[in-house]
Amino acid sequence: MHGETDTDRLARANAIRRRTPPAHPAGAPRRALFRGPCGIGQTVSMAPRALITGITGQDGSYLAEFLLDKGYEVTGLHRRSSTVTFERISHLTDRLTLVSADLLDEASMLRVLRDHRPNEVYNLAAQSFVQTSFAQPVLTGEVTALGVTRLLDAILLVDPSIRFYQASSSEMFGKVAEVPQTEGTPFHPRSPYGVAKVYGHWITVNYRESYGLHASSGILFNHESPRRGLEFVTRKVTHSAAAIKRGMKKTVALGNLDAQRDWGYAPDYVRAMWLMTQQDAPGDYVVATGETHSVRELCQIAFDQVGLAWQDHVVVDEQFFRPAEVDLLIGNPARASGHLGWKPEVGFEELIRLMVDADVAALAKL
Ligand code: NAP
Ligand code: G4F
Repeated sequence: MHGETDTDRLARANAIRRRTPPAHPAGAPRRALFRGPCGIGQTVSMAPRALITGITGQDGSYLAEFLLDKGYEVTGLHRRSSTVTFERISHLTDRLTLVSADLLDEASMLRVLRDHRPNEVYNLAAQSFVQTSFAQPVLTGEVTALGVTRLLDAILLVDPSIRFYQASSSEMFGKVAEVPQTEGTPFHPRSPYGVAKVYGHWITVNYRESYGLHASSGILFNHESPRRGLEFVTRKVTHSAAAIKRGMKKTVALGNLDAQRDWGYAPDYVRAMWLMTQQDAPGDYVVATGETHSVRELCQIAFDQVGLAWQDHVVVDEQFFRPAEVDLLIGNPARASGHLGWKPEVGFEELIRLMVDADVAALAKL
């Protein structure tokens, strides 16, 4: 509000919080929520409402499916672009409400929250590609770091009873201080993206501690699927293996083959996001498989799936090396398993083989 100081704003947010009954009192059935004032002749919706930022991305598309299947009304925030970016959600668009807004523009988020009054907000939007963050560090910081504050501030102003999920990342562990990594492992990010995610993580914790928001941070390790962007190494390799098998190209150029990641299956991971927002108390959770594999192993399995030897088709190109690398990630999901009852259902080899099969099938349709 015009002329409002930080202290005024905190007082106002706290006053709002005191006035607003929690949307999800502990133990109450989450579906007993009303869309708005209801009188005779007005429509009443018993469905909980979720807002997903980044709905056009890999995770956004799976989370939208998951929440729709649970009976949620889902609003997806997408940013304006000159070409359509709805490929991953085209099968869902008649079940979703899509609204245009941008993490760079706080007023746009205020409007969306005010107009759609979600009970839960999942912040998945980010400049999420590590390599690009070295070339565009400021943009990455604006979206991936400060974007989180803009959204949290908007929530504080519109409805502090909203439950919030922040998409934090194992990239925050960077040059790892211990193996495996847990919620207590110190952060040492190795990219502007990692630095931005550390900011997003701590501002989420800070708003939880300062204003009592139900704000949780999921420290998710790498998770993949046939909907993964083609620039990430798993999809780059699975798509290339399929294309090489079809004779569309002969080689794929990669960077560091020794890098090791804890790779899981994206649909398993969106389930963990939802479980976090259903807890009585907010918290931070590592979500991982507890296994690590190298880029070299990834290549071996992907090319094996199409009956080829990876050594005949993979070349190393320095342009794909990073100025600073994260050599090894392996998470310990014990807390997610114990508190949330979460466990992954798809293992690494099955994941890579299903991604190759999906790419083979997609290319066969061209
Ligand atoms: P993704 O496929 O790259 O999707 C990112 C989404 O953010 C897209 O919908 C993108 O929209 C949107 N976006 C980018 N800039 C925006 C802006 N300024 N305003 C509004 N929306 C914007 O990423 P993902 O793999 O689904 O990951 C989801 C989240 O989890 C990200 O925050 C990522 O950093 C984090 N994360 C991912 C992993 C993983 O392994 N996948 C692991 C840990 C954490 P466009 O479609 O218009 O580009
Ligand atoms: O697939 P990547 O690009 O994923 P990266 O950097 O681990 O980041 C992903 O996971 C994070 C969670 O830890 C997310 F927060 C983030 O948003 C994103 O989803 O690279 C994986 C590894 C790296 O060590 C990279 O150096 O693969 C190595 N690599 C080797 N050759 C390559 C390539 N990566 C890419 N993208 N392309 C290559 O040609």
